[in-house]
Amino acid sequence: MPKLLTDEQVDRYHTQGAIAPIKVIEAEEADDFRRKFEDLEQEIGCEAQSKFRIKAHLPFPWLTKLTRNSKILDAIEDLIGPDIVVWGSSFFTKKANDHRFVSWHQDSTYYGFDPAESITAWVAFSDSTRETGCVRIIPGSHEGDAVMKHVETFDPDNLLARGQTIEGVDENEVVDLELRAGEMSVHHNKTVHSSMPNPSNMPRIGYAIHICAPHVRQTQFEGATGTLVRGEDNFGHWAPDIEAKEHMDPECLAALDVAWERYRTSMKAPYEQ
Ligand SMILES: O=C(O)CCC(=O)C(=O)O
Repeated sequence: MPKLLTDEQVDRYHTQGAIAPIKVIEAEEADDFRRKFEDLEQEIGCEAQSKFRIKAHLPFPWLTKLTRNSKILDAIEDLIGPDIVVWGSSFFTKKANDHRFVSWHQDSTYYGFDPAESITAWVAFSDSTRETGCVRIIPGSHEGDAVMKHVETFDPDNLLARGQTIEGVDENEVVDLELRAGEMSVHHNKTVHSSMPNPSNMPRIGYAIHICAPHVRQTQFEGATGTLVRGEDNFGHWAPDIEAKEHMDPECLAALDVAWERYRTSMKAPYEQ
């Protein structure tokens, strides 16, 4: 018996490579996350998504707590089993009237995981709809290769670090993962996905938690870190991340820089190496 999802949702994840929507936090709590996020951007004077990369939760107790949210973890447990490692997280945000987009890509091509089995829990802090540029997927694309050819455009309007793009995607089958604030979608790291600009007057604020089971290991560099948030780790591939004791914890900020540098410099698709 699944803990949170229905049998139909579990089947859908396995056949389509994604599910949405899944309600994980109440609307008022989502508003609170949105306020904290907006306060943070006010405080740092720039976009959080360009400053806190790959392990965005590390310096913030409130975000670290969200990575342990029991509803999120129940849904993930229904899909990958009881042993769960949070190895990263990223903001994906578009302002109101924002022409930036995310090109068609596959997360697994760049992760370097063996096996290529990571899952993203994408939590909406504001409504993420067709109008605001929600995530969209090609259903069933996770059944293909873990490494698909991406062209690296480094387009400044692309929210991806390298502007990595799968060309020639057939968009006939696209499914939009529409969410209200407080809901999440999940996608498999092989699922081909993207998102369009946000021409609306509302910001679209998303927070993606990167998760795997402990038997999955990082092959592109030594010293990968991740936190066991549920169950047991019988493999030892992930040294625990340090936890924030305070807002903008300096030790965590330093660890975040080290982690991003490792990912940034090793983030090459295997066909380029
Ligand atoms: O939020 C978006 O528009 C894209 C998200 C994404 O690429 C991801 O979560 O892997």
